[in-house]
Amino acid sequence: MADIGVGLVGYKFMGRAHSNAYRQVGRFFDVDPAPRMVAICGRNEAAVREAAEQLGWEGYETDYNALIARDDIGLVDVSTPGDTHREVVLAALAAGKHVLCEKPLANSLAEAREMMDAARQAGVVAMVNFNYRRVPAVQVAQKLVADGRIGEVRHWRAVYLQDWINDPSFPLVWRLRKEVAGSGALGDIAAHVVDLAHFVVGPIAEVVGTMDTFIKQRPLETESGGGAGLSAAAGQEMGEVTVDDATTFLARFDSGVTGTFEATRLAPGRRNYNSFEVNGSNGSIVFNQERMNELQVYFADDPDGLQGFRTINVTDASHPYAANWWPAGHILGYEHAFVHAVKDLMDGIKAGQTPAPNFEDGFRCQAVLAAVEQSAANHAWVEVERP
Ligand code: SOE
Repeated sequence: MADIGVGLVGYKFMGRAHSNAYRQVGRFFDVDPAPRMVAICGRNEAAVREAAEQLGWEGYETDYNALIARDDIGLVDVSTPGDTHREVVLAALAAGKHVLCEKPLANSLAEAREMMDAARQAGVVAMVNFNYRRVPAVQVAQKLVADGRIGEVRHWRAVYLQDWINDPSFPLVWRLRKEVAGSGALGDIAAHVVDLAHFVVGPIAEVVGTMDTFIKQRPLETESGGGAGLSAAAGQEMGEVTVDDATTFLARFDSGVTGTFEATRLAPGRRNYNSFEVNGSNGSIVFNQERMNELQVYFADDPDGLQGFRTINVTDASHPYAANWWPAGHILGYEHAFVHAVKDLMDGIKAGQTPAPNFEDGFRCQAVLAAVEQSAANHAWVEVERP
């Protein structure tokens, strides 16, 4: 079996999730090439050296240019905040490396278009990691819709609700600063349900939306928290929050389907409530990431007297990816979708074909985000730019 050297830029939340995926994929799936964890990269040498040891990397780099220049690296994984996606991805593509870039693709539509065009020119595999596409229950939902099992699709309804910044004393971490994150709930979590909408229903044509910031000042962080990067120590000095806490928007799809979206990080009790419902002429489907091994389905052609939403336990061997893990009912977690993404990425590299979502899909998502921002500023419907 061949292998491919991987260089991972970023060692915090996404760096840990991606490291786990590279470590696990060959133990549960047949992959050829298999990823070889050559080096992880970060500017803080003490921190990235520790991460290399803890996460299972052969070595580390403190400069992404040095990582990209290595002959033993054929795949560059960009798992940093959005303000560095463009520069690292363009450098990796120019060096002829395959690329996996975390969502959202970029911090602006102009950057996303530049990256999409560069990927088209580079002739390598260039994939965006929207991890929820690879939750087995989401794959089942997408296939039920594609197979016409719920008939003509009429409505898409999605919410992504979190509460990790509901406390006003939570510090001003990078996800709350526009110059780093690009936007707040819009790019961080609405991006996920926009991508899922594209995956399950199809392209979005136009949107009208709002963006709001409820907590406008927060204490500056004194040191960034470990782990998922969703915690940090706060100081006394205050700073301006420059991104949205929440966004809501309506959408019309190319197909005529109506869409409603809400994303906020100020919904107490909602830890990671990424949920969608799709209604068709013959039924409905509901997914909830907090119950990610289940899918709620309603079919209008069920026998009279027996109609109602029922729960599919999406852990049977016949379900996507499930046969490679545990027996039915033993369930998967958040990290498994990243392993599935790396499995499909390895297959894509073997075939010379980028698995969805590719950079065009990443651009499509970015175009919706940009349209929502424009709509929120102009209080008007905005057409979504095309690739
Ligand atoms: C924080 O909102 C966050 O970590 C997002 O950045 C991730 O994309 C999402 O999967 C979980 O929540």
